[in-house]
Amino acid sequence: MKTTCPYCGVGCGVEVNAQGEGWRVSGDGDHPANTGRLCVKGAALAETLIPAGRLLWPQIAGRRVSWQTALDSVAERLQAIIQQHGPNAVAFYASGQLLTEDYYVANKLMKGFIGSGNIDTNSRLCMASAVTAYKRALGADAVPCCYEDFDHAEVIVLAGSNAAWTHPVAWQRLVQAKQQNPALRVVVIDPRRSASCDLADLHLPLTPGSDGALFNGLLRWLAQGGYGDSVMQPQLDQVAETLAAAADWTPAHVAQACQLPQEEVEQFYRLFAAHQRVLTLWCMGINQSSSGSDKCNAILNAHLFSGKIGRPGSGPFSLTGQPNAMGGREVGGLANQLAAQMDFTPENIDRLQRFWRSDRVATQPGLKAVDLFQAIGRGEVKAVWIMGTNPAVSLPDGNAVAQALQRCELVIVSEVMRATDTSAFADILLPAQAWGEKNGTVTNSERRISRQRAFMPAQGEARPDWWMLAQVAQRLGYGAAFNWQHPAEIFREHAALSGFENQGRRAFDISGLAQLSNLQWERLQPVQWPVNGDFPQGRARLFGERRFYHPDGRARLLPVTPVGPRVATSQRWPLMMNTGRIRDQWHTMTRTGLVPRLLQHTSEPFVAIHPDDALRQGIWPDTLVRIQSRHGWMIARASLTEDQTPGTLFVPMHWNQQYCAEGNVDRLVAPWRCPHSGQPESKQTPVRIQSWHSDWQGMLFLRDNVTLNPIRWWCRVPIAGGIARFTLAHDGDPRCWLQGLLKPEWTLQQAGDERDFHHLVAWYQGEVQLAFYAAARRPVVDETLIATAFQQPPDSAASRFALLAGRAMQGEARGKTVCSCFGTGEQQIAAAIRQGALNCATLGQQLKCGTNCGSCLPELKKLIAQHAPQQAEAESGRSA
Ligand SMILES: Nc1nc2c(c(=O)[nH]1)N[C@H]1C(S)=C(S)[C@@H](COP(=O)(O)OP(=O)(O)OC[C@H]3O[C@@H](n4cnc5c(=O)[nH]c(N)nc54)[C@H](O)[C@@H]3O)O[C@H]1N2
Ligand SMILES: Nc1nc2c(c(=O)[nH]1)N[C@H]1C(S)=C(S)[C@@H](COP(=O)(O)OP(=O)(O)OC[C@H]3O[C@@H](n4cnc5c(=O)[nH]c(N)nc54)[C@H](O)[C@@H]3O)O[C@H]1N2
Ligand code: SF4
Ligand SMILES: [Mo]
Repeated sequence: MKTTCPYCGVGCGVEVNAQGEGWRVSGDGDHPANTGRLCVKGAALAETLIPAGRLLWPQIAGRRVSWQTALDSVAERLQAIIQQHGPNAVAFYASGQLLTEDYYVANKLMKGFIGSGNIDTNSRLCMASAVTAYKRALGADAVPCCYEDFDHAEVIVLAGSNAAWTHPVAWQRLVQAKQQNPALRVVVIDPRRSASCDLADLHLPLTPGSDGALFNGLLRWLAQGGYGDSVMQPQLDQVAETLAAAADWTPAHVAQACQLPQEEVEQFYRLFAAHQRVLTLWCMGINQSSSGSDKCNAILNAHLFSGKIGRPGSGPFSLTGQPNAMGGREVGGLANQLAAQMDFTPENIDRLQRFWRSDRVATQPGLKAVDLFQAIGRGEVKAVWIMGTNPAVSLPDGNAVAQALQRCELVIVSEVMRATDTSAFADILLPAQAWGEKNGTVTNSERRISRQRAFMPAQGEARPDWWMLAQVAQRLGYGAAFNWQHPAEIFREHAALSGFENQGRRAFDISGLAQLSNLQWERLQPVQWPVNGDFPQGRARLFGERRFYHPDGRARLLPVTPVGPRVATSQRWPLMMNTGRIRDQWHTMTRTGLVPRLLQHTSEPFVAIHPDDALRQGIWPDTLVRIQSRHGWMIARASLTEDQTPGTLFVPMHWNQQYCAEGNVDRLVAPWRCPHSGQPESKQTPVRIQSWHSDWQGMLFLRDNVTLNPIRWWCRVPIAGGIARFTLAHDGDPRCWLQGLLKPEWTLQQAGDERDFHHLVAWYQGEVQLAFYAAARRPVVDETLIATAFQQPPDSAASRFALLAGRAMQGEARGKTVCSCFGTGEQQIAAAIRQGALNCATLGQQLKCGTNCGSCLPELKKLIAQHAPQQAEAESGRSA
């Protein structure tokens, strides 16, 4: 069965086949987005298809109820609030991980029939700035480019994108493009040296938030050098104003604002100017900013002015994060859009009233995500239905979000997992079908619509999100408009709306798919919109004919006045904290956190800090630190690295209360947002940092599902065989703390001293029940050895002693996992390098590392440089 990966916006095609009791997942060789490749997250999908932790039936106030009762209750309680306080007292908060069909129904119900604009989505935290910028520049939210452009480009600029980790399969295509065309130049614009810098010919580690200045300077450079495209000029509006706004941004001025060597700034400008086929890929380092929309427009300005758009290998390409962020943009999932990419104009409102046959269509945009949760906090919005997103983890100002959810009169959550930080606040929990069970369409970064197909029965009583929404709509009295039996019917309606009275005026038009039969929809092949009379097979690139979607057919440059982060660092808050993704985890970890091998590469929340800053703050490598902002605090492990520019920190966004104590970074992030897009500034938070002390730290291994005794800090990692490993930090005597977890019938084997050193293994009927290791610092133990002991109890005195010691008496440890696909450890790799495996290919032959998804290749190269520096120098000498 062919389907689409549910993680990132690359939108890879996946083939799923039954294998024994379970499933085998591989890349779909026919899918144009990935031609058979998968990254480590996609390759581990089969391991997430497990019942563990799933929400299996509806619940009200924690009690199991029937669907009938749950849906009646949702409808009655929403109705009561609407009657008393009006439609704007209720809201939906949706997600770029819903299917297009789900999303369409949610939007239709809220904007079309409840009559409020209050449906927004986690895409507000993600794509909103890019959407605003595309609309301002091109007149439509229409991404001009496609992945095939990678193969044609002469220069690829990655601005605020760590694609090596976040769009790994697209990245592999880029790696391949560079192999095939060594003249291809790659520029990475990122304050930290990310994994994506591995391929960079030029890395510009600019001051956080200074991209607006860099791109304004680029526009000025293009204008001064006469690089304006002559065919394009008559098609551009506001050129003079925009060039005037950029006039001050000389390379010297830019270099100073971005704290970059002027020579490197000019090198970037020369590369961009000299080539026609230039592709700028941008992502969250640009969008997530209090001036995000303007930064996106600064990028668009440079491309439009120099005509680098709509031709093979060139264009401003916003990479979408989620599998269906784009689908959400299409259906109107953002509070400031109506549907089918229509804005709130009287003409569009009228059009929708006629199409939906409703006289209640919302006439005003609704509240954007951060504003929505603030309104909930103030008690103005009294009911929220959260679907497919985990705002208690992912929204900024997390403490305020938790308070808002706590006080909200009615919180409805549709979820696939039972326990999340958000579901903890739910009055009504609705079990949603997960990937593999649900059936619909998604749109990826390059406007490509693909099918996610159901290939397994739903767990428990899980139902599709669209079905729940339609059921509630019927109970609210809108039955006729929500009477679908099959998702294909919803898709046809959505497709028909996109073409309704369109006449080429709206970019989003898939009217060519409005007549698909259910069977044709089932078999739909990946296709890039528009799909209509002019482009029945879809269209790879837009704007080649230099016609845009503003009423006059022209594109618009936008004068940009670069501004820095909303709040700068200060003596009190001296470090700028950046947040983002790690390679093997997806967002709030609800699915990737289930897979042991995806937690091997990085298993705890960390803070990356430059060694100079660490020294200044008295922070040792691998110790726990407390990070504090004006809004909240967290605990993370210090990871000292020169990849950070001094003065900056990086903290992953993923950890939350299901996996650790005090690891939610969004509690620190301020709710500042871009005035145009409403997107929050997730990348720049001024903080301070100090080391955090506890009397002891421990490692606890046990069979999963235990409530820990109260403890100052913990972090949980599932390891193979259903065993959980906790890292712990606490005060007092570790033996006292441990007491509460031990059962009287267990036999104990112990070693330790009177202070903080304590090892204990608990046995019952010949099986290991629990293993505990505590010391003043984090104990170093061999996890594989301990995990194996749970499966196969050690049977000799020596091996029992090794278990108590926490490590083998001889033999070589594998070390920290570098390659998650094959579980290859750092020590193994280092040993192989010392024995002469001096390039990635040889390492791959010997240890298999790096030969599957390739996302560890940057680290392999680093290890080679570290363990065989002469070799690395020789290599770089050769290529110079
Ligand atoms: N492994 C993994 N992949 C994912 C996801 C995931 O959770 N895990 N999530 C998906 C989603 S929804 C999204 S939106 C994408 C996000 O994909 P990306 O945007 O690539 O990921 P991030 O790590 O959020 O941030 C990207 C980079 O922006 C840099 N940055 C920070 N501040 C600035 C700045 O001021 N200027 C510039 N130029 N750069 C800056 C950061 O250092 C970081 O390297 O990833 C998608 N793919
Ligand atoms: N500090 C900081 N914060 C950030 C970011 C950052 O870079 N830094 N990035 C932001 C960005 S770009 C994004 S996209 C967000 C992501 O943040 P979230 O959207 O909050 O993260 P997810 O973990 O993807 O949440 C999806 C939830 O939906 C559930 N789910 C999965 N499939 C389904 C389904 O089919 N139906 C239903 N009903 N539920 C389902 C999952 O179990 C999970 O709980 O985080 C944002 N927050
Ligand atoms: S690159 Fe993205 S879409 Fe492709 S397999 Fe990985 S997570 Fe899935
Ligand atoms: Mo995102």
